[in-house]
Amino acid sequence: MIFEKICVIGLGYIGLPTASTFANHGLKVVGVDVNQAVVELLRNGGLHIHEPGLRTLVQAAIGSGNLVISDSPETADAFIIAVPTPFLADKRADMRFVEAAAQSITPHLRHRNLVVLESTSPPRTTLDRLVPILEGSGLKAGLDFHLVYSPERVLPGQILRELIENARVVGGVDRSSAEAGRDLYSTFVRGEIVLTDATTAEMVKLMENTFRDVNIAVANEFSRLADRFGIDVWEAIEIANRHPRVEILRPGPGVGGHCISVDPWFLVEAAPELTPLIRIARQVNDDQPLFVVQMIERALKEAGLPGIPGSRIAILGLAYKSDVDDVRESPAIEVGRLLSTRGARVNAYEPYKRDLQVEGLQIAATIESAISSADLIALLVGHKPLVALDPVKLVDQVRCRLAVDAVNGWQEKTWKAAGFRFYRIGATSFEP
Ligand code: SAJ
Repeated sequence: MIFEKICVIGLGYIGLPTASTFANHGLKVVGVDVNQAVVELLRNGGLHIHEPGLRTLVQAAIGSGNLVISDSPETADAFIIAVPTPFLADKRADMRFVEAAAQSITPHLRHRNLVVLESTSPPRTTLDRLVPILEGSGLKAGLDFHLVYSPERVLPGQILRELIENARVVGGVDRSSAEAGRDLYSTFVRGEIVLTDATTAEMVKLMENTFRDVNIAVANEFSRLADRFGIDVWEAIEIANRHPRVEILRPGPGVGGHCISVDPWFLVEAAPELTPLIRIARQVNDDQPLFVVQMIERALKEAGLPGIPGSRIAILGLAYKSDVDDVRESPAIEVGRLLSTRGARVNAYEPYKRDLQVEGLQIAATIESAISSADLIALLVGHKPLVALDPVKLVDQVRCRLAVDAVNGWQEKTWKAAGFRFYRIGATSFEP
């Protein structure tokens, strides 16, 4: 099938790179967002998200005339829905954006069009939620128009490369839909394009992120056990990973971001009685910020300080993972909040987002102001500039020489040589 014009609904972390990549490969693309501020910003050459290389890609797409930004869809050969699926307070998927996007397409749907859902969604969303909305057009899915689910699997920080190189799964409501989806993505995808049915494709996406979440949860539990038994979890993991069939992930302050900390809930919601392991793994990872707070408390007490209330704590890094500026569901922010509600004076520093505002946290513009007179410095994200900090240069600015490393980013020897008492997650035997 040949595609000349497509409409991409949702211009966020996935939709904008996807729309721009199609445009840069010669398709006419209408990029649609319901947020008028985003539409205006993009039309005026601005960018609302940070991703390496994205600015150049978007500018090239708009500059070529192939990408136009709009606040509503129009007739096209294909429609791609790439809107967020956050979760509600009770952890159920919030499908309102997906449903509104599908509604907005319906009046423009024509015979032989292709509709693609990319947003991560609970199993059977394409069949049970999308089909009824789109068939409101009077056309039948599979018979009159093609419909596929094709999840995005790119890693934030490497989106532009992975968009092109990763294998892509395309799940159709019927075979000819899947083939139409393959024809569309083969415009730029160099990885393998694997065809399946829509519900399998939905499950593939959820299984990938759930697998990672459960594996990080076990690493986090290992870090707690290591503290209990007085061993260094990092050494133990390194040795265990030499086994040909073992690959333990990294413990840390918890699991954040808008994907891995969210997607497993879609499976729990869909079948609670079948998912006790997935639910518990989520809870283990959600509890990990508290484990870090307990480490901080014990470190303060071992230094003869009263504990968290009244202490001055510098937390370094607020993003959900290393070297990105995205703070959604960030465990580092949760650590800061927990410390703050327990009465600490928290000074936070995020090198990639200095204008950030977080309730209850004092945000420092520089590393110096963050650590000035601190009782304890905690490394919560392994950002390159934070890992590279030289403790010798910091030592005179703090009130008490206490360092907690929640990500295994700092060299223990260097920090101890500079005069710090040093604590690392999963490698700390506290005094009884
Ligand atoms: N983390 C650990 N230990 C580890 C690995 C990660 O604590 O060993 C933490 C990170 O610090 C972060 C969280 O887990 O807080 C998630 O980070 P991540 O790098 O594992 O994944 P995301 O959320 O940035 O991207 C994931 C990817 N999924 C998989 O690797 C299976 C990506 O390919 C997906 O496209 C993306 O979710 C998505 O959009 O669903």
